Amino acid sequence: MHDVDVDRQIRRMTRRSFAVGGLAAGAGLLGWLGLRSASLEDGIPWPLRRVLEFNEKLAGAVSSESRLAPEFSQDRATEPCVNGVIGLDEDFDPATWRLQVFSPGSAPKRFTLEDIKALPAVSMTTELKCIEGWSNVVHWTGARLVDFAAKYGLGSRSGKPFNADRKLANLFDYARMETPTGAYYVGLDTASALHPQTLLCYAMNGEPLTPGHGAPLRLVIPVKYGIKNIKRIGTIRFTDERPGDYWAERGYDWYAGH
Ligand SMILES: Nc1nc2c(c(=O)[nH]1)N[C@H]1C(S)=C(S)[C@@H](COP(=O)(O)O)O[C@H]1N2
Ligand SMILES: [Mo]
Repeated sequence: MHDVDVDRQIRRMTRRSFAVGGLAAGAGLLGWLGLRSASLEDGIPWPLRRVLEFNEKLAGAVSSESRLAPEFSQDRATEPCVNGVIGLDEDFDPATWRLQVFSPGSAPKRFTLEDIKALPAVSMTTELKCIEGWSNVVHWTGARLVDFAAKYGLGSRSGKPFNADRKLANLFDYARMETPTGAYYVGLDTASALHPQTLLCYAMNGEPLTPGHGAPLRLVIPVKYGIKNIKRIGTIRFTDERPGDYWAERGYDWYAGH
């Protein structure tokens, strides 16, 4: 083939992949709506997952909202090692901790752990996958970030509470989360941040979170590798500029989906 033909061929394939991916994402969302009350086959991802993963690789964040990470039965849960302690300083005082949230155009807001615990509690048993190659099935309990954001209008351009089911309407594009001292930080696209399996967790395997695992509050985002599961969140900042990310700045993929 001449170069021009190759080029045309690639363009056609790419177009077709996106079309297939788009259909799959749509079907995935419908599937999720229908399936979320049914339990998934233990450890076996539903058939569309592979297709959606493929789509994710092509489209970055576009499909992450409609892709579900596999869930496991709770008796598969194990204790993960403490891995990564950047920003988990010893002199931290949980009594004075507050979660601070910044959105452009709104006054900063501060929340206590009780505020987070007052939101509907959600539990899930998912895989924590480190980019180094190991993984653990863990049972987590916390509040959906989308419920928190929707209730207080966090991340919305209007600054007003919004409907969690229509979460992509009129929101800032990204969220940045930092530990209280700013030593560890992650950048997230809003679709992933407000994914239904993205939790602000305060309990692990039925016990309060320990300092090593991110007490008082950590992010669990099972559609992403461990590096994005920031422990001890101090601030959340919504923004339209893609935020920096500790490990992306050290050579890892910014999206870090898997
Ligand atoms: N604050 C903070 N959060 C962090 C890290 C870190 O170094 N500091 N490491 C990340 C990495 S690489 C992984 S794999 C997970 C591990 O979570 P665990 O210690 O609960 O097993 O935490 C993530 N969150
Ligand atoms: Mo990791």
